[in-house]
Amino acid sequence: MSTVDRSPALVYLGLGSNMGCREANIKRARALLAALPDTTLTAQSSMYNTAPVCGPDQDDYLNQVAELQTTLSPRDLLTAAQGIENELGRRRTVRWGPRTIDIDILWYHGFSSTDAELQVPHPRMEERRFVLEPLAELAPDLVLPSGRSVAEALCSVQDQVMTRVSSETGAIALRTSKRFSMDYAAIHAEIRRLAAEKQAVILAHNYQRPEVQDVADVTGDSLGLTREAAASSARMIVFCGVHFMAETAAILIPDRLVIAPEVQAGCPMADMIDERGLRALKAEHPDAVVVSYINSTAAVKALSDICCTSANAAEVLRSVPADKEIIFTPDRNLGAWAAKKAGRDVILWPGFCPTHDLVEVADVERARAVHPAAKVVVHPECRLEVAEMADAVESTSGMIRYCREDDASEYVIGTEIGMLYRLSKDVPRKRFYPLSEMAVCPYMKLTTLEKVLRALRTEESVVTVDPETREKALGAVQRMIEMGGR
Ligand code: A4P
Ligand code: MG
Repeated sequence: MSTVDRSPALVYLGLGSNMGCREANIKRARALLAALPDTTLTAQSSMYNTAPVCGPDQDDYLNQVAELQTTLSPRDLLTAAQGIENELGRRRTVRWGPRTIDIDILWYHGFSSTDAELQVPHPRMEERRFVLEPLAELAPDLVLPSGRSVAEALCSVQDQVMTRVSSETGAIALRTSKRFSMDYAAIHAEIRRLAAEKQAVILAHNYQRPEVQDVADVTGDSLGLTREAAASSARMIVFCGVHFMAETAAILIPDRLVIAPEVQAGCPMADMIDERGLRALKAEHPDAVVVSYINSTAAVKALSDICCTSANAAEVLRSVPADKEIIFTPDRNLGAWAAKKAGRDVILWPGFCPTHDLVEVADVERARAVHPAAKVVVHPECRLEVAEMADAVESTSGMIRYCREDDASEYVIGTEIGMLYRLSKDVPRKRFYPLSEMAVCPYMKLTTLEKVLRALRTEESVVTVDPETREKALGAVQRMIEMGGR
């Protein structure tokens, strides 16, 4: 272990225990952390009794966040934390399984690392109330990788059963998400006032943050939203989603002002194919019909014969004459699923949605073990082997319909976790669990309530498509719509 001659780094650690004497374990871990060389324990949150998230059936946890100042490097601190875990009898058996103590480095003074050994900031902290709630006591304004503060992240995180069980120092002011919700209520009201004044319609994709969904006029999937926009008489469309969605709106309704509140919100899958790559593949298969998923850039749509959505991909493939080769872009997972359903061979572009592609067969097995009464519903952007295990494979709008009409009362949902909020609002009497807590699209979460307000005030950033690309892309989109839509 080495310390270096520099000013101490501010560090937040998550502590969790659900075996043995939980409180004693946490206190002992804290004492051992405070005893590390050149390290001071500067603050600690209340302790929270929390229902377990993920993993096998297990007892409730006790969770706390500790603030340290240390000159240990991030890796030395991790080694030290693992030493403390061992000393307290922690055995790594199952992932997310019971443990006497878990020490996670949540945040290390702005340092960032994504290798397997050390991932800082902790990749799951923004999804977990058992981390955010105690962290918000100590550092509500800390800026997280999504660009949100801890307080903001806490407002939109999924609900979790947890109770604050103690305030050991007695000096910590109680901060709850309610305080921040009040701020949100004021922003929400101002957004609605401005939208009326400026004749704007606000559209939010099903994967947007809850508070953004709540302020929108319409929530839905990308094509459904664009259709709503076309049908409305709004002068301005504020599109809360990712870039290709606003582009599709600009293709279909060029006479309106289309505004994206967050220009950085791209779509990694759409960006996995470009014009040059598609031209090269078309040159190899000059007679092939090019089918592109609506989740593609305007330039790729312009080189395509027909577009499809996740709901009608198989139908679009079936519409292609049997003697024609088919190129499917950019999503290999949706392409493989639709090809199988349509009984067609297709040439797949190897793109994928990183958020859906990380869902594994093991996640479905675990979900079935933990929620035996629930049906598993997944999006076709998941891998084919995952889709084949599901009870239903549905687009986001299809999921709402399916869960409403189906007779089960619990569902495990395999798509971006924003969808759980939409489902819990639309189908309130049923219960929904995420298939993977990690299925969070960082780009979808870039749009915040504050950015929606700014977009309405400044009328920026305007999304346009050059007329030549637009005209070609429009052909591909219209052919899809003429086929009967979604
Ligand atoms: N590792 C990488 N980055 C870090 C980091 N920033 N901090 C490596 C600590 N360790 C890091 O960790 C697995 C490996 O991650 C280690 O070898 C380390 O080198 P682990 O602690 O053995 O495994 P884990 O606890 O199963 O995973 P992790 O990442 O701690 O998961 P989570 O997301 O913290 O989930 N429910 C409630 N209510 N309360 C909890 O505290 N905890 C978990 C663990 C699940 N459910 C819970 C709770
Ligand atoms: Mg851990």
